[in-house]
Amino acid sequence: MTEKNLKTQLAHVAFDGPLLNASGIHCQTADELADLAATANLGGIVTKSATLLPRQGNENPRYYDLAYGSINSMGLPNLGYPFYLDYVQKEEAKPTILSVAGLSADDVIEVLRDVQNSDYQGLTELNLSCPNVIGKPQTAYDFVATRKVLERIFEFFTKPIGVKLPPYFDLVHFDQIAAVLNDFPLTHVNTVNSVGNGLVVDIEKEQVVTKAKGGFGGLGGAMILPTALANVRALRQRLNDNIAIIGTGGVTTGADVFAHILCGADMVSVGTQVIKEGLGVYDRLTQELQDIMDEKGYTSLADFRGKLQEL
Ligand code: RRO
Repeated sequence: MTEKNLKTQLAHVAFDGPLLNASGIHCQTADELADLAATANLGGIVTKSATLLPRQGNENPRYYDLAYGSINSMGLPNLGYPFYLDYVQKEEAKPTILSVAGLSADDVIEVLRDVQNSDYQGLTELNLSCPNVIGKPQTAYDFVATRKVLERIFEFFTKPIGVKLPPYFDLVHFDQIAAVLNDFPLTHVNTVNSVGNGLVVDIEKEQVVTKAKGGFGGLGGAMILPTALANVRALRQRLNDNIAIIGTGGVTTGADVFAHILCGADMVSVGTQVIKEGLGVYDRLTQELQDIMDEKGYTSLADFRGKLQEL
């Protein structure tokens, strides 16, 4: 096998490989984050989306495994942003992405002011798409609210920051969100968050499978791969070149990683499959990706990134 260069970059930050954990996956506690730091073939570490105050999250059961993916209704459980801001400043093994979320725009601004005033020089990602906080909509489905919060952020925030988006399902919506995002100096867009407010039915029990919100929850895993790829592709076609893309959603094989990159992803994150398979998944995905590159004679990700062909 020829030597492969899997290096990639988001803004000024270089990563040894393209794979990340999806935010929320094995990244909430100090022990989990230490596991990620020790995981081979994981290019960088994304923290659980952090809020102003610590949160317990929604009632159990709040995650349910399916043959074709998963449904979750976690409800943003996290230790509060000071814990994660402290962690990313100490982490030395791999580059970090500090994920932050807010229950209001004011909360987001307060958290980001502290990030701005800290010594952290790494990447931040604003989660505009949590589907599971009771009574709160997904901000990025509201294009006016999204523009307003970004305007407020870039009045003072000068560090590298990207956004995590929900999936869109109409080409007009891709045009509309890209028009908003292109007006700001974002480092990256992470697409997609889980497909919000799905419903899984256990017909034996004649019941839903998660507790909060009457069983409505975010869908992830294999079933959302085509939606994720469509979002990576459609946004790559519309966003400014200097906004990188993290492709998230539906990755179970190296072929899926390859497909995300072919659609334009600079990095690819893995969620549900980590829960199904454990952190060894990153070794398998990397090997499978390298095998595909080998067959095709590719030696770097740039050889095929964004080069999906139309018929
Ligand atoms: O914690 C969650 O319920 C959660 C979040 Br913040 C998110 O962004 N996406 C998701 O599927 N679950």
